[in-house]
Amino acid sequence: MTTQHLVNHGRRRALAVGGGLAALAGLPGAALADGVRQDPPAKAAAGGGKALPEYAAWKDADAMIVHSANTIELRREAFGHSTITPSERLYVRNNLNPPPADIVKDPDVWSLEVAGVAKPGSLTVADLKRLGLTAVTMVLQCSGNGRAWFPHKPSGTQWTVGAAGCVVFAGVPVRDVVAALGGVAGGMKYMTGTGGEALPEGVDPNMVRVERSVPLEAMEDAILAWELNGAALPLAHGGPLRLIVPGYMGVNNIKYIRRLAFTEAQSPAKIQQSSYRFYPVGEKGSDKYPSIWEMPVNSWLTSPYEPGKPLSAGRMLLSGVALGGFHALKGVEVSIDGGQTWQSAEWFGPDMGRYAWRSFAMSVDLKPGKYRIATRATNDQGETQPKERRENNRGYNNNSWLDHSVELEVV
Ligand SMILES: Nc1nc2c(c(=O)[nH]1)N[C@H]1C(S)=C(S)[C@@H](COP(=O)(O)O)O[C@H]1N2
Ligand SMILES: [Mo]
Repeated sequence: MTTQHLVNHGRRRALAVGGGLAALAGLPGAALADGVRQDPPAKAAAGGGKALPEYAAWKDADAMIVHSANTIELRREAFGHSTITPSERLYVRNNLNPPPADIVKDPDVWSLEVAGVAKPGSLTVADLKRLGLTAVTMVLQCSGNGRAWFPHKPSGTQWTVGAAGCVVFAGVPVRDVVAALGGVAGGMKYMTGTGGEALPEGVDPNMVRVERSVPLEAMEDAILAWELNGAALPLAHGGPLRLIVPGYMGVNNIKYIRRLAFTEAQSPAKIQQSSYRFYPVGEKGSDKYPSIWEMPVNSWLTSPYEPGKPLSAGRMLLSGVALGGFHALKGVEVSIDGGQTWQSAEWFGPDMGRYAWRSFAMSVDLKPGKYRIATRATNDQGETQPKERRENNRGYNNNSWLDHSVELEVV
């Protein structure tokens, strides 16, 4: 039997075993409230759980966990097998309320200020569309993904695996924009993007502004994007224009970007200086700790996964997603005995490049019992997921294979 045959066979079986999302509709989401946030008005709920907010009412409600109006996660069992995450199933994370929906009515008139180049100036999206085109398939992932497993209960949304998706962004390479403006000015070390949200009055803008700096080298693969998965970039994901920094954690991908600056120093904003830093539990964040930039290697099982519903014994297919992070993915192993023994899994579906995740599957014959299924990815730098999470105060960058493992009950 060929691998492809096994994969197809197994997938049908997994579907036949599963009851689909309807079976889960009655389960309460792992919904813990987020920390400080402002919530936009919510749309009336169709079923149980929190309602999708108005700006994201078009999301696939059954596939999502609405933690709050500004934090929406994809359920583990709703990842699907098609590599690309449909926009309707892409997680949402806003640090501030999104701008009014009318900014995406005519994306072409949105204007971006560019500074720290030889010829600084403003460009509209219409201008940018004339400068160059590219598209990248990439994992967009919140650095708090996997936070729910940190035992010290870090503040923030209790995401498990669904604050991530693999999507296609299209737009103009930042390089092309910079070239059109005479190149980066001398002495600049960072690329700094500023979000277009209105800031609350009477507060120091640096305390609330979403403004992030990444090392200048990140410019090479960066994009100013106006399309997501082949359609105009929706407001929920940063339309009309978003800075995309492939291989970097979610927070560095600035939505509704209104200013792109090449700077000597990192942004003075709190979100750059002390938030989104990797530092010990109990300490205070500051610029002496590493910034949340490059994405670590990671993977997780997505199917079969139906909490509270045992699987029928026999041959079945285990599948999931694996990502190399900042570096290209090399391989992924699966363990059905809690990490005592590992076997390489097979890829299925397309390889969409260095920044995308890949789908994998492994055929197993499971007798009745309980199995701890773990997955462990390695990238081309030889970096492998650790067994244990690397503790840090805010619960960032969790890529522990043990945390991401699941128990399957087979009867
Ligand atoms: N302007 C702006 N950009 C932002 C944010 C934000 O609140 N405002 N949140 C960041 C964070 S923390 C993440 S994880 C991603 C989420 O992107 P998504 O909502 O499109 O999934 O956007 C990033 N870019
Ligand atoms: Mo995030």
